[in-house]
Amino acid sequence: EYNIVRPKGYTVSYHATDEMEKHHFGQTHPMKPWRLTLTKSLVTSYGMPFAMDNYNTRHATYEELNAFHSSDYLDYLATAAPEDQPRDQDSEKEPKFNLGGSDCPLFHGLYDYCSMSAGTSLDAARKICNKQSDIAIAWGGGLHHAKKSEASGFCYINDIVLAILQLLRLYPRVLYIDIDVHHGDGVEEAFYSTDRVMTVSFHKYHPETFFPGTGGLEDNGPKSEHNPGAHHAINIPLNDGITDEQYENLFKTVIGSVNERFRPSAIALQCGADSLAGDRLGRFNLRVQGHGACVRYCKSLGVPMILFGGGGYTPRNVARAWAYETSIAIGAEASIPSTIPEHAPWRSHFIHDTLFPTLSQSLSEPRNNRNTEKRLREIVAHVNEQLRFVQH
Ligand code: V1S
Ligand code: CA
Ligand code: ZN
Repeated sequence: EYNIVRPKGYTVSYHATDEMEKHHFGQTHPMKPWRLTLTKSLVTSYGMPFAMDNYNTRHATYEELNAFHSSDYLDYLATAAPEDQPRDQDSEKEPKFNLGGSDCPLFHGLYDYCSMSAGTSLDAARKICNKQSDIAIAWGGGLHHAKKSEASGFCYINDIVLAILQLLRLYPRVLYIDIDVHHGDGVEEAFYSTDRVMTVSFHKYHPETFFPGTGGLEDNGPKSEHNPGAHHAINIPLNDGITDEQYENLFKTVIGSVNERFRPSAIALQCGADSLAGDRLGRFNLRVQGHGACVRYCKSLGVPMILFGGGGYTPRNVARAWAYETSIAIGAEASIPSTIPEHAPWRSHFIHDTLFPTLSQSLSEPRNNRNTEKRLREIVAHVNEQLRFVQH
């Protein structure tokens, strides 16, 4: 009805499962898996599934998770029960592998949830490797903080690392880009010592007060020039309140230069939606359009790409951004009306009936922009200096 048609000349695949969305981290926890249900229902109410190949995700196997994570960690993750949660009363119980604290609680079905998230991203990577998709979408993935043997920041299994490992079997160089408001530390660390993956994270940076506290401008990989990973980690540390205009300029400038020097053969883009204005944990002033502009720019580079989810703690805005970005992937942005369809389930959840709320609709108090043009120029200059060492 909205004239959504299959894109000509390329294929987009959408990887999801209703099963993942049923899990709960706990009443007060900001991570709400049902934001994926909201996203899927918005995508569907616009008729976008007609333009994509839609896959119901399977669980990733233990062996697949073991490609990055240690057996010790996976064994504990598979067997730990919510009852094992260390409580204040019995302080003898230290959290093992950082599991069971308030950030990474043990909940019923945790292992299923993790293996499904990894399953969506692995399926996406395989479709890219088989050349059956040009853009593969895995909104249930994007859990960028998980380490080899440790959970961190709501992330237990690093599905992005697993997907990139798949891409590396076929593609010589993979560019990882992360627009979540938090630093993509787990992915950066996993590929710190290789020149086959360049990681670029844009994030709010404040070592003492903002999670995870890493990702300073000067952190560009191993300091030794003999290490192939030197200069292959790029960090864009930002302050509160950055606007669409500044972010989009910065993104295009940085990623444009990175693309020229690194010449990626595939792109992995983490689209964490906590960088949007009005996010419960985020601090930026991005609108859905500004966030989506990053996806559009990456698509224009013309290499195969995976879109991952990630953070995003105001579910109605997460759904808006990821539905809009799905429309960009299939080239239907101009065909979908900005008013949320009358028949969309959960329509009342959106409060304002538009895909593109204004800043004042998203925030009761506007957040001051603490990013000066001078500082942004310094950041660009530093990135270009790093890139002089990179030539593929
Ligand atoms: N910011 C933040 C924040 N909020 C919480 C939290 C709040 C309520 C709960 F019931 C449970 C947790 N934790 C944090 C951060 C972790 C942010 C993770 C972001 C993940 C991602 O979007 O990048 C990708 C999916 N944790 C902390 O700040 C650590 C603490 C230092 C302070 C908060 N307490 C609860 C834990 C320790
Ligand atoms: Ca980031
Ligand atoms: Zn985040």
